[in-house]
Formats: sequence, C-alpha cells, structure tokens
Amino acid sequence: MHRLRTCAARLRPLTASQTAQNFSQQRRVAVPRTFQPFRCYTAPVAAEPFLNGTSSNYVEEMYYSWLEDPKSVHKSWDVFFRNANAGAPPGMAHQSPLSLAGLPQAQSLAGAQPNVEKLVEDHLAVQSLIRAYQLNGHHNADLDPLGISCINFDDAPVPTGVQNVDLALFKDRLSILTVGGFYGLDESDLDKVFRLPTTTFIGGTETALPLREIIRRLEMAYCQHIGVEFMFINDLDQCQWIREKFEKPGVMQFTLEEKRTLLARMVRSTRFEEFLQRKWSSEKRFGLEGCESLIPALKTIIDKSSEKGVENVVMGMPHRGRLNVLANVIRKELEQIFCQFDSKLEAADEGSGDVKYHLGMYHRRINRVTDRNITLSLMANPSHLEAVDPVVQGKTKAEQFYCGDTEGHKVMSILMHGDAAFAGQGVVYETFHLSDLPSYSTHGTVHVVVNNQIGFTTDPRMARSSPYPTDVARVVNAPIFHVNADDPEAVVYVCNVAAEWRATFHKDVVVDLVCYRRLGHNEMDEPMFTQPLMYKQIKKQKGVMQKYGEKLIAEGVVTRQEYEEEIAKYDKICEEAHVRSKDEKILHIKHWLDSPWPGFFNLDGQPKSLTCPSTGLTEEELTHIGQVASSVPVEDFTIHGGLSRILKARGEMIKNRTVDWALGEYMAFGSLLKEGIHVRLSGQDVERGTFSHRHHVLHDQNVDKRVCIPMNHVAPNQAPYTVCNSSLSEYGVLGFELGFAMASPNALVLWEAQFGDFHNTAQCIIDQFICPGQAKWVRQNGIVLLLPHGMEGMGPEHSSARPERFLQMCNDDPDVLPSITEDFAIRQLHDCNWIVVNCSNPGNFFHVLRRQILAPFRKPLIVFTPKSLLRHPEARSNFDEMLPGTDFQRLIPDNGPVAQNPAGVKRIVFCTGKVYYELTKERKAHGMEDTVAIARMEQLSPFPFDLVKAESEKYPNADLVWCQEEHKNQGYYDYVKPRMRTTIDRAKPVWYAGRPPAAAPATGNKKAHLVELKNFLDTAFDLDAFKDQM
Ligand SMILES: Cc1ncc(C[n+]2csc(CCOP(=O)(O)OP(=O)(O)O)c2C)c(N)n1
Ligand SMILES: [Mg+2]
Repeated sequence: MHRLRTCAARLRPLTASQTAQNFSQQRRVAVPRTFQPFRCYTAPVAAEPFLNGTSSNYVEEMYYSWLEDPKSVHKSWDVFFRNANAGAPPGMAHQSPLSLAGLPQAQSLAGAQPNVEKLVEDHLAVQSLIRAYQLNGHHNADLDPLGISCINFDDAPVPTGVQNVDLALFKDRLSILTVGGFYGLDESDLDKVFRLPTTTFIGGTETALPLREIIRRLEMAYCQHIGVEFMFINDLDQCQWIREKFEKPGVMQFTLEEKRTLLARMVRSTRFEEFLQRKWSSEKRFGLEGCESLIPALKTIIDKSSEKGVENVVMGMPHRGRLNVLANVIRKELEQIFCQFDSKLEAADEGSGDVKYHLGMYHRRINRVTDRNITLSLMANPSHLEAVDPVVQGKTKAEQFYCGDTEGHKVMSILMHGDAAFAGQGVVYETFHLSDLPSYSTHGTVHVVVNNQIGFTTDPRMARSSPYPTDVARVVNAPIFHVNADDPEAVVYVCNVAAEWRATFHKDVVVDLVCYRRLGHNEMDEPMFTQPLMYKQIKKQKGVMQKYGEKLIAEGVVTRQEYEEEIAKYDKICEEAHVRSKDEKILHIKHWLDSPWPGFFNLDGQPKSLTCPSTGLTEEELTHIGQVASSVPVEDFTIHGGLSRILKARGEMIKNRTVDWALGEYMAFGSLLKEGIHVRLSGQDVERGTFSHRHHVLHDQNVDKRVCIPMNHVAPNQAPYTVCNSSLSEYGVLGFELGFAMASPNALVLWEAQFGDFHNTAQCIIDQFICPGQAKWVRQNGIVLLLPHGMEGMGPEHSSARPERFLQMCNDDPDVLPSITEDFAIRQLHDCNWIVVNCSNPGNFFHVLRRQILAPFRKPLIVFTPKSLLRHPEARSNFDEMLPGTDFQRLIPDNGPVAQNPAGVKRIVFCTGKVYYELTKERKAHGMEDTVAIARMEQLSPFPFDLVKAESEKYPNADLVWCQEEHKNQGYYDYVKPRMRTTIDRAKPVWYAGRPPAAAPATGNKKAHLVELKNFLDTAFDLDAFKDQM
C-alpha cells in the first residue's frame, strides 16, 4: 500500500499559489464546453495544451460557478469563458492579465483591494481542497477491515469517525491529499464561511459553509468506509452524478426494513459457509469466509437492476464463494449442492463432468424485492481465472441481440473477480476494451472484486505494480468504488449506486470489496506458513455477520431473539436440505446447464433426429445471392474503382455458374440469412478480409463513414448479418464469440484469425472451452474458427495454423475401426468433440458451413482456410457441386484417368488442402496421371474411416502415401497415419512425403522453401522412394 503514497503525490492538484503562478505565466486554458468523448477527433480541445485530467476538473469547477454567476470567478476567468462561449478558436480564448489590466473593473480590483485578492485566493484554496478530497479522498478512506494496509500506508494509524475538526489532527491527513499542507489556509480560517462551488454537493441545500464543516462533510463522504475513484472520468455529467451520490448529506440512510433484509442476507451467506464447514471440513469449496457481504452485494445489484427494467442477468465468477452464490443468489436447490459432496454419487450424463465449483446454472424466477421476473445464469468456467469474462460478455451481447435490446435495458452482465487475478490476467484488459465497441458492447457491466488482499500465498505487493487491483478499469473510465466489506451498509450503498450508474450511463463500473480470507486458499491450506501476521490479525477478527447483528441490536432494529431466530431458521433449512440430499444417488450435470436451448433437443436432451438434409441450394438461389454479392444494392453509392472490378468479376463468375472462395462463403452466409439464421463474423479486419477478398462492407468513396453491407439485402425477411472488425485481441474476442454462440443454436457464429497462428494467444479458450466444453458441461456450441493456413514462403510466422494441435485434441480412437453403418458420418459427428476440416474448394467450404446449421446438433468447427487458393483459378466450384442433393464431401476421390484403370494405379497419395493443387501439377509434369491417384481428405476429424477404406480398396496394387506441405512433426501426419493403418488393418505401410521435422513451422528463406517443396513433391512421385524402407 505504500505505493498509494507515491501515487498520491503524483496526483496532487495544484495549490492556489501554483495556479496563480501558472496563470501569470500565461498558460493557455481550455474551455470545458469542449469536453467530448474521445472519439470526437475534431474537438477544439485537442488543440488546448492545458486540459488534462487534473486541471480540467479545476477549470470545470470555475466554469460551473461562472455559469451560475459570472462574478463568482476571477475576472480573467470571466473573460476567458466569455471568449470561449463566443466561439473563440482553441488557444485564443485566454487573455493575459496585461490586457485585463486595461479593463476598468479589473484595475480597481487589482489596485485598490488587496483583501479581495486574499478572499479570492482563500476561495480558490477551498475549492482546491474540495477537489483534493474528490480526487484523493480514497487514499485516506478506512477500507481495510484488518487495518493492515492503513498502517503500512501511513506509518501511523489513521483517525476516523470525524466529529470535531481539529486542524492539528488534519494537517497530517491533509498532507497526503494536498501539497504544502493546507493550501495556505490556517486555523483561523476554520470558522470562516466559504461559498461552495457547484462541483460539490456537500452543502445539500446550503450554498456556503464554514470551512470546519466543509472538511467534516468531505471526510464523511470520501474518507470513511467507501473510497471513490472517479475523477479521471472525462465527462462532466458523470462526475457530477457520482459526486451527488456520495456527497449529498444523508444519502446513506436505510429503512428498518432494509436493515433487516440486509441482516437476513448476511445470515444466509455466513451460515451457509459455516454449515458446509461443519459437515465437510476437509472438502475443498473455496469458501467466502471474510467476504460474506458479497451475497448482499450481488443481491442488491440484481434488485436495483430489476427495478430499472433488467430481466436477464448473465454472471461469471471464479471459485471463491461460488457455491454460496449458487445457493443464495441464483437459488440453486440446496440439496443439489450438498449432494455433490457425496463421493458415491454416480454421473448420469455422458462426458467427464466437472468439479462442483466450476459448474454453471440457469434459473428463471420472481425477484422478491421487485416482484418481477428475472432470469439469472452463472456461466460454467474452467479453473483458468478470468477466462470466462469475455464469454459472459458474448453471451450477454447475444441475449441482448435476440431480444432487440439495443441499449442493454433488459439484459446485463455481472462479473466477479479475485484481486490477484483481476490485476494479473491480461484477458481482463482485453475484455474491458470490448466494452465500448459497437458490436461488442454489452452496455455496461458491473464488476465486483472480492479483494481479500491475497492471491493463494502471494501478497499484493508481489502481485501487481498498481496501487489497487482495480486500476485496469481506469482505461475505460469506469468509476471504481472501494468499500470496506466489513460494513454491509456501505457495501449495499455502493452496489446500489453501481447498478444505478449502469442503468443511467450504460458503462462499466467496479465495486472493490476490500475484505480478507479467513481460511487458507482452500480449506486444506495453512495460511500461517506465508502470512503469519496477517492471519494473527484475521484470527482476532470478529465475523461481519456478528458485528452487524450486534450493531442492529444496539440500534434497536432487531432484538437478540429475532437475530438468533433468523440464524436458527436458516440452519434448519440447511439441515433439511442435507437430509434430502442423501436421497440423491445420481448427479445430473444437465441440471447445471447455464445455457439451455429450449426446443432444440428432445426432452431427454438428445438431438431430434440423426440425419442432416442436403446442404445444396437451387440454381435460382445461387444466382440470386451471387447477384447480391456482385452489386451495390443502394442508390448513389460510389465504390472504389478496384472494388468495381472485383464485383464485375464476381458477376462474370455467377454468369458462368462458378464460385471462388469469397463467393462460396457468400452463398453459405446469404442462404442461411435467408432461412432466418443470424450470421455473425468477427475478427481482425474481417469486413474487408485480411487478404482483400471478402469485401462484405462497402465504403462510399465520397461520404465519410457511409457504408453498405449487401449481405443485409439478400431477402426481405432475412435474419440480420453482423460482420465486425474486432479489436486487436484473440483471447478476448474468441471468448466473446464463443459466448455469443452459446446463447442460441440458430446462429452461425464465426471467428476468423488474421493468420491461423495467432489463435495461440486464445489458446485458453480453445483448450478449456471449445475442445472439452460439451464433455465438461454438457453444453454444445457450434462456433466456427476460420484459420488461414498454408506454406507459401511467407516465413515462420504466417504459415501454420497448427493443425497438429487441433487434431491431437480430437476424441476419436486411432486404433479402433468403428463399425461402418449407414448413418456412420452423422453419428461420428454427433460423437466427436469438434470437427476439423481443410477444404480444397469453395463448394465444399460452402457445404460445411451450411452443415453447421442444418445438422440436428452443434459442434465446434475448425476450418483451415486458404490464402493463395482464394484467387487460384483452379480452386473454384461449379454450381453443379452446390445444387440440391449435393453435400459436403468428407473425402474427394480421384475421378481422373486413374478411376478408369484402378488396377494399374501404383500409388495413392492422400493429402489435404492446398498441396492438392501442387500435387496435380507435379503429377502432370511427371506424366503419371494414370499411375498415381490423389485423394483429398477434406474432413480430417472425425476421420472418414469409411471413405479412406473404400478409396484404398479401389486400388489394390497401390502403395499408400500421406503427403503434406507441413513439417513431419506438424500438420496432419501424426493424426492421419495411425487411423489410415487401422482402416486398412495394418496391411500396408503409410509412407510420408512432406517436409522433414523442424522446430519452426516454416523457413524464412524463399529459396529454401522452394527446395523443400520440390523435394517432397519428388518423393511423392518417385515410386521407388520408399523401397529401402521396406
Ligand atoms: C490463469 C490461472 N492461473 C493460476 C491459477 C491458480 N490459482 C488458483 S486461485 C489462485 C489465486 C487467486 O487469487 P485471487 O484472484 O486473489 O482470488 P482468491 O483466491 O484470493 O479469492 C491461483 C493463482 C488459476 N486458477 N488460473
Ligand atoms: Mg484474493
């Protein structure tokens, strides 16, 4: 906490004398009317050198004061504001005191009345003092229930409970807030009455107060159990709004009823943990002891939001207190929670399941306070802290989208965090940066940090370089409300304000519950090994429920008997639920589903059928969508000349009944939209396409920011198409899209990596959610990952999407040939954890995208997409391959000359993706078109055992080669080889033609790249190449 001190020094505002000095040095001052959201690039404020986070608030105070009464500010400011309001250009509004001196009033003021100057200075000093509290008051607030951080911070105990203002006492305190002590004021000023600036609300209905009272009220507002950080917000209305909430005298008052409800909630929260501890003292549950106020905090946020019209709250949280939140906020039946502690419980569902403190939950119920319906869901999450943040935001966005809630009035998210994780995990920052982007904003999230001042065994001073764990939120101008979690009323107050803030401004807000962790990291851990002094203090600490109960008894709000009865009542509820829990013999993970898809499955959760209709389209549909793709469907819209040529070429292709890659994708998206399926494509630069092939958003060359999205002009009643360039994030954005895809099965949600290798910065989402999501949490997800991939001599970084990694995580058994039934293909899809494809032509890409939606279940789809093939003249498909009756081809056999005389074929080369075109070219060059067959494996996983079998049996005299352009330890070889061997009952070897093993995915040397290519192609067509390996 000593860092706070350094920080405080840096943030200190100017003293009155400093201000005067600066003023006389003729610093130019900006006009507050130019306070604008940062996107307004042309605002004159941009040219004002003076305006910054510190000075702007000072200027703002003056401005408000001037608006009310121009005489209330110094003449120089009066002139300045007049000039600015009259439209003076930036930098021209200020006139130096020299020219002011020419004014008759100023002359008399300056020359004749030295006392007036002192008066002005004193008023400025008081304004600065008020501002110092608003800015830095939180440094002096009593936030830590243990009192440890205060001691470190000040090297001396900080007095609280301000009733009598004594300057001697405050001089020390104020030195933290101000430069040079007291802004030139002294004890004799304490009883002088000062006019209050309009930037404070401490006066209530009074406009002037004695300095002593001003300080007392500021102490009450900013230095008690709540610390408010907000002065960095560059919006005057928002700052005023917060000041009013915390400064107005008497704001924090509770009715008797509210106090009783709060006590009841504290009882539930506390006794739940105590019950678990009594019954299962040696089980891990990551209890909430030390932060029991989290439960009333969340309930308050939900109650207030429900009152403001919210009907659906999507929540994400880590391990700490999760069971308590499930029980007391979401209201999961207690027996369902308790039965999970029974080790004899059998799993009823397929899949691996997950530990009890990771599971999600969905519940629709009546909010008892507002009497309105509310849907609460807690998303399942992996152990990886904060990974669920973007997922929650994506799901929230989708829920808002589907109910037409464009401003977030009905659906909102709440994210909970641990202090160490909030500060340490980069995905928090990535998620914050989505918060105000049009296609990603959820219109405000309430963040609640369980700041127990420790992360596992690590102290904050080793865990972060910022004073608070919440500083990351400052990047998006979110106000931060620090609160001592041992004061439940203060907690409830800030939570109410946070929910109101969200409902008013639709921006993020953070509640930092400063608390402690009574036990170890989990219930088995010994914290005294590493934090002996902290834990000695914790052992002395009276529980917050007990403290609050005693307070209310002393206040006469409840009697001791009532308090004890409340406790006994909840204990009984727990005991009875525990008895019932013993009857539970089977654990249904399905009961823990966070995102049910009503009507999509049968009642038993199974797909309604195990068939998939043809994914083809009629000639008319193909032509129509093709025409949309090659036209500009709005009037008076000038597109770039190069783009006109591209659209013209598309028109030609459509006339010739062919599609290239971009058109294949267009046909898939356009047709699904027409069928009412929402399509959302997100990722970096996806609107145009990294490779400039897509052009889904057209830009008017004459009108700034005027755009047209032809895909939204496919049919009158079509579903909307969202295509959005994302922030430069993979982890955050992929998580977000996964969450979006979770909300409904009736949407095609795609995330495209700029280059496939960049997916590894989102590895956590892939490893923890996409790959095992269904197995862990019985929830399906049809997200599509488009990963540009291919060895094209571009160097090690832009070549490989790392197919080997995706394939290594597929759940099909390499050593077992599944029985090949009629519904083999769809059954395989149903059983797999994800689908991995590498299409060699746009027609097949079109089919696989449509299959994502036409299949009766949802699986993630990983597509390695091409780069050079986007424009390859041979990588085109004919309409005939896309008509009704056609489907995705998992394997494309060789239908060339080899098919005429299979017995004469000496080799079958199996391959996938772009290398097919290099192989066919080389085969032609070798004149081997009737001796070497080339089969394309378009779907790598689930492995097309049936088709590989048929293809290899077709050529009895051929040897088998797997050819890939990737290095041997990469690509597909390790996945494909054992499965091919299993398919042919290990009757023949599977030879390898490809690049040798390597550490890097590709060479950076163009020549080496070409030599490697030539070498492996030579191997593929050298029928003697493997003789000496036999
Ligand atoms: C990404 C990630 N890294 C490491 C861990 C291991 N881990 C689990 S809890 C924890 C400490 C978390 O501290 P904090 O965020 O303050 O939450 P608390 O347990 O104090 O409530 C750590 C390091 C993890 N779960 N996730
Ligand atoms: Mg912690």
